[in-house]
Amino acid sequence: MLLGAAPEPATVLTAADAHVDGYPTVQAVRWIGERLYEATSGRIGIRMYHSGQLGREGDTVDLVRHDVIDLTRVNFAPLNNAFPATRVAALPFVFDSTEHMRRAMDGAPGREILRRFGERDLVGLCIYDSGIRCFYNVRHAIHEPRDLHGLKVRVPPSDIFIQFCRELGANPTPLPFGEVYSALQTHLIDGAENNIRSFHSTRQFEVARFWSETRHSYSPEALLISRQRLERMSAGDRQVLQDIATASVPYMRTLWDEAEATSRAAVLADGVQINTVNEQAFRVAAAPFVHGWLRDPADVELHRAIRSLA
Ligand code: GTR
Repeated sequence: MLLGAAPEPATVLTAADAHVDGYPTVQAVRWIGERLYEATSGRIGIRMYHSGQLGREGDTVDLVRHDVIDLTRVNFAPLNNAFPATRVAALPFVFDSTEHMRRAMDGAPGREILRRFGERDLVGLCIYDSGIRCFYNVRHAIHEPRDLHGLKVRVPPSDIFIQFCRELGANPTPLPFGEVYSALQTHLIDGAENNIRSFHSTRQFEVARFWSETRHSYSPEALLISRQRLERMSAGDRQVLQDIATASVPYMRTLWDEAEATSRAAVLADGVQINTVNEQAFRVAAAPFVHGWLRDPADVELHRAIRSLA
């Protein structure tokens, strides 16, 4: 049964998420499922497979493209290599604040990124927050880029993240999200970078006790659906789904803001050392790197559009 004792819908959309149950993205997609079930009088619902049950993020994108599953929620980072439109929003220091990122993803840049998923058999339904990524590690506090020198740092499978880490003097180790905790534990890596909610929900804070506020990337999340699946739905149902997905964005942001604050308090209470960094030094180190990524005219235009909303 999808919802307590309610009857099973005729159409069940399968959804994947790498995060644990209760994570804001998982909650938001469940919320979409509940609204969709109500709006279609119980004809359509969503079944959520959280915690990476359906595989790594990149693999779930292929499952959706080939119409094996219906929906997946993935971060822009693992999409960067295959979906160039996601790159600019994952670059370091492209957004000045959460408000800037939200304005840009709600506006023309976000719409353009969603539109371009259509080039590869996917439909981008909406873009969610993913907080602000920072470096953390098992060894020492990071204040300056040079403090990263020689550290083995896990990055998502994205050339942007791999090269940026290398630019800062660390040794980047691309690993799937689900493998980071044990890689820290077994000293395969010294650290990683992510938002504080993921640092907390994956329990990596138990092993990596230094969280340094580099605030280098807001790399957002995309909710993607298979184009073929959408085409099998009526125009009316497609519109209902899109409207509910759009409405889930502010809902998710409320959950996100709460989750971020809860996670920060929890890791602090557990004794994790949080420190500020010389952010200017990180920005200076990132500037030529960012410039080097802005070669394609479409990326240059997207970057200009994002910066114009700062
Ligand atoms: C998180 C993101 C996940 C995953 C992870 C990672 O912030 O929400 O989907 O991409 O980062 O670094 O692999």
